[in-house]
Amino acid sequence: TWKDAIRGPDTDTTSITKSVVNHVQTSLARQAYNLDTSGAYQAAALSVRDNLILNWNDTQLQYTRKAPKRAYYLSLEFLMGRTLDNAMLNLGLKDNYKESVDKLGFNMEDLLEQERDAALGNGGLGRLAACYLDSSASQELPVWGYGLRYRYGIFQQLISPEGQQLEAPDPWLEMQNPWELPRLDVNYEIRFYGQAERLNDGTPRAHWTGGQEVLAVAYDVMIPGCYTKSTNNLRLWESKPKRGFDLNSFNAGNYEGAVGESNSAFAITSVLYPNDQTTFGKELRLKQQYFWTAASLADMIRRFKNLGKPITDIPDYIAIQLNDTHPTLVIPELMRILVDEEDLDWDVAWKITTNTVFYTNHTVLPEALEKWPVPLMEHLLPRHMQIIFDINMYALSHFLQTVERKFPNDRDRLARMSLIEEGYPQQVRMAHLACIGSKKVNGVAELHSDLVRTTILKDFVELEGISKFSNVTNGITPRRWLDQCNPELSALISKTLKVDKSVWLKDLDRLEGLLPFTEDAAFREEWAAVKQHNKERLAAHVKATLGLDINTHAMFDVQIKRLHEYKRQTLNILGVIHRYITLKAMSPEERKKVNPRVVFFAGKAAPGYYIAKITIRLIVNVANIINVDPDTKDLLSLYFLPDYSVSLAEILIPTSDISQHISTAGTEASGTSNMKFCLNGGLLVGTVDGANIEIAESVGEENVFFFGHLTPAVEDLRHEHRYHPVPLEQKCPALARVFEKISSGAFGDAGVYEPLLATIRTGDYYLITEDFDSYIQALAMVDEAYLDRTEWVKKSIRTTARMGKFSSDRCIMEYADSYWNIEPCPVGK
Ligand code: DL6
Repeated sequence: TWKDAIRGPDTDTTSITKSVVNHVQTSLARQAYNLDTSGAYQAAALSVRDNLILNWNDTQLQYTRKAPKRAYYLSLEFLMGRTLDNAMLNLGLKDNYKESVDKLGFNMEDLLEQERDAALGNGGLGRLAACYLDSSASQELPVWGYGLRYRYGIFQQLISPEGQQLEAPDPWLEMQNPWELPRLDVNYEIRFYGQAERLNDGTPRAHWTGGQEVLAVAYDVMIPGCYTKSTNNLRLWESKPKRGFDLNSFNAGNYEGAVGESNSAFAITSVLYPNDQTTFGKELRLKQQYFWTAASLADMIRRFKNLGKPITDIPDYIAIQLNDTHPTLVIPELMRILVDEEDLDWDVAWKITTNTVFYTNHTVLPEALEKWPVPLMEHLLPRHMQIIFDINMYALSHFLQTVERKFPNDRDRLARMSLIEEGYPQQVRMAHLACIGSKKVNGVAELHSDLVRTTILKDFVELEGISKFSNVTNGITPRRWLDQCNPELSALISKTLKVDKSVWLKDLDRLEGLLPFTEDAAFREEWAAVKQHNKERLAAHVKATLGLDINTHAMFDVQIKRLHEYKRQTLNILGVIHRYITLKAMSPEERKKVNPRVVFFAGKAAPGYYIAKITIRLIVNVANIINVDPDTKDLLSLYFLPDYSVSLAEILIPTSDISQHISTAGTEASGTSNMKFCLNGGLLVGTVDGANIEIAESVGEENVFFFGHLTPAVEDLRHEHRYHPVPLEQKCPALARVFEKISSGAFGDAGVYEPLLATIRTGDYYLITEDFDSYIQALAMVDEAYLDRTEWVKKSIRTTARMGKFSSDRCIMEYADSYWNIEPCPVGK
């Protein structure tokens, strides 16, 4: 069975207890009799890690022996969350460890709480990368991740009593991190600045010399597959100075100068940039990008060269997936290696590159499309800037000649397509570079991929043909996002389907087997009881961490994601105020008919994102008022849970009756928390955007609450707002009343919120006024539907049952088959 295959010989409870105690005494150098919970966590983690290491070794050996084509997933963010629970579950050893830990006088739940999240990401993009690693290993595919080992992950969010977001560093490595293996022997020298001199010998070669050299050192994180021995690798790079410090300056008494350069080397991987969906234009960020892509590529090429194959075979052995444009420098870097170091012809090098690299786009928001000033690039990466100009000349001119033939005298088109945007300064358009340097390009949901093809990369589609541009709708791993976060539901599903979870967790379409049970009253009761327990689990957590009491007999309504105007948390909080006003105006008799609702928000705002921060402030201050209003507090309450993280999501998601995914149509590329909620039987309230559309297609539109304008209307509406504004009172009287309430000072100093309200009154780029009425109607339909609890539970079951498509296993197989052309390489076969 899979159990025998993946477990070592010493995985019975007695051996596990021995191994944990052994780690207490040796690895931690502590005594078992006075161990605290944190020590117990460390020892259990080290013991679980032993299992991972054995499987990891076997897997890597198999890859070396079989030499399959491998895929490398390059992501500047991996939002892994905690590891212990996931590793035990994937190994099928959780029950054994629980028993051992019990024997040692500890509680597994307490141990799990000791682990700090590995929060090396901002949001959806980084979490997607983590899900894809889980699925790659679970599907036994030879895939490695490459990223950066930030010493500080995403900041910790504190909320002041007035609702201000405060940021504190996240020193997640402060405690020992049992999940990484330092590989000090795996290191590469990475150059910055210096001079690039073309050889001018009739070849496109150049010499890049001088400047600063820093060291990239590897740290490996083991990624266990689910119920398989396959354990893949996530290699994270840390920056270090090449030499300790400058001894001459030190001897001359210039102590600061002596360590200046080494500090600048350490700085590269110090902090994750906390911005989401915006570009930075900062030298350090560009340094991070090059440092990481250069180290990763050097590592891949070294591994490839060990195979002894001709360099032109690279595309047969390596596929490189760019997670957004952040790793695009891999394209000029590969060209540099092939042309300058391997002495290949430009065209041969270009062919290799464009057959090796694949690009996923994750946004069409203009502010998120990366551009780098040419002078900065010239200064930091002089050789790469030359290569980018050359690509523009050779590759594009080749293209552009075709364009010229196809669209004669269309100068605008040439300017639109160039890798260089004219202006002061000129800028490199990374999405264009990623596009022309890749074999295939994809978006992350059907609608989004259509938008990529018809807006930002339209000209490239017209030139290169539609077949290069396709779609892979995102997915989520059901291991973390059902089995781990909702163990009771997982157990109920296995019991009902009479199928072991080792089967359905890897074949999620099996959930359809739940459909006939919608008619089974006893099953529905169990289904509802699981939801209820999950609400109580969250309430206990909130009580323990924030000291607040939550009404667990209310409908739970959740919106958790990064704070962003396009995600429209504003619409939600304005809706809550509208509900509050409505409740206040009701008679006590009328109120008796109202079903209580608890609204949860969680999410971080980028530290410099003023409007997003005001939104948090408004949410917190509305909560401060309505949660104590004796007229309404039993019917409506509101919580902003601070410091949103993967771990918090794991407790929140299984509680939802509804969750909100309410972006302006055409702005949310996919969304993935929508999938997590639906998989856990929460119904979706949303706009016709991103993956909401495909979720509705799968679960049935009658089981979702859609509202709002559609994508094709958005541009015209924006135009109307800009050129023919209509006063709010006329356009949307219900919203005008909400604004009046805020401006009356009902939620504290009205002046504080004015900049936020002004963005809606004037311009309303995200179309709050256009969608408000239909949003309120959708929520009314939710209330109505919730009255019939039997039907509601049926909807919930149907939703879960039809979410099979959204397993990240499906996505990763699509990438493997249609993009990377790689095959499973199981251990021992
Ligand atoms: O594809 C993962 C995730 C999507 O689910 C979200 O809809 C999308 O907003 C997000 N995109 C980004 C873009 N970031 N940059 N740069 O995070 O990707």
